[in-house]
Amino acid sequence: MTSKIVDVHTHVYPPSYISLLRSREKLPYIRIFPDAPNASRLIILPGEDDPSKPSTSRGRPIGPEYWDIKEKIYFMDKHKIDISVISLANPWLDFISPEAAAETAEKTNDEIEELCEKYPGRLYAFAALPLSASSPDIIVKEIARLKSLKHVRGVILGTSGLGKGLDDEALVPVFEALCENQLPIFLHPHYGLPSEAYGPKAGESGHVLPLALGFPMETTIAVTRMIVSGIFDQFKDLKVLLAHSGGTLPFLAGRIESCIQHDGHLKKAGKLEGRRSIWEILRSNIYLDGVVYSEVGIRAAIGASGGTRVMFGTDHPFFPPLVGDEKEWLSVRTNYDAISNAFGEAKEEAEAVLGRNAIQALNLED
Ligand code: 5CU
Repeated sequence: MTSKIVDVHTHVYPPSYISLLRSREKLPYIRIFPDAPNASRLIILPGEDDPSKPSTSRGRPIGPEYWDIKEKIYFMDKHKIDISVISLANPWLDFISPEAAAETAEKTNDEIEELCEKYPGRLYAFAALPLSASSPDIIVKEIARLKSLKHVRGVILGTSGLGKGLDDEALVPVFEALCENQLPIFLHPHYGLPSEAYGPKAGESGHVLPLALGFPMETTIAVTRMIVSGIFDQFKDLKVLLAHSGGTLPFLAGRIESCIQHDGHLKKAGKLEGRRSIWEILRSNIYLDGVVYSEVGIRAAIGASGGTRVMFGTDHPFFPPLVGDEKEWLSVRTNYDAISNAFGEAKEEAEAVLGRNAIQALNLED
């Protein structure tokens, strides 16, 4: 089998979603500020629309690489990526009104499917769910409908669930439907940590604290809540691909497991019996992307979940080079180097992480 490179962490805002962001006045939105009239800016993260900041430090510049699928293919070709599993970027459909949720999800997912159809064999997708809908039945209905979209291989989900996180009992029918339809979750952060965690000088370090620390901690907390609440014992077939190599999960897994084993409250409640350990869950329910930018991180991911459960990603179109027109994106090169340095001469194992694992887990070559 020729070895292919697959990017499982690569985003798009389809044109209708971009129009929606342009039509909005509050987060999330796209805006041209009067003091920087030549560039649109994408304002999505909590707190990044602070009017006391100059417009050029609010959000990030946005161009066709965020919505034009030709730009995705250009990026893939430039970085030798054969297949991309595209997903709507954050904050997905979390902010849509309950009344509009079902229709917006259908429209967005159909549009993403059409983008995939334009490039046979090169694009697959994680669909978005109408999580703000008035009832989980609406979400379950969209999950069932996804079967009709040939390129959909899972769903992308933030950490908020229906508003109370992913350990909410109200999500049971959603997890059931995902298992039934064999659709893995791509779990991705957006909300970060409360702004106080970054301190009063946070503004002086741009996006570094929320992206480098807030995002990974958010993912770690979300998946740990799922583990502690027994979701993976209830849904043994539930598969979750964690963004950014699981945040800090590979490093903290031992500590989390030990805290569970020593918790008197869990013991008294009978919750320590019959549970699977975090290590079993990491090796049967969890996949980790390789968007971790270091050999140390890749080794930790493989140590935690095993060499067949880690998958290359880029986070395109985020983290573009700061100086224009670089031949290759530094963020992508760093992730490629992390994999090749982690594996050294073990080419087969490196190839698995670069593509084979995703092809097999997400059934990309049928
Ligand atoms: O740069 C950023 O803010 C982001 C983001 O919002 N989402 C993402 O996936 N990567 C980077």
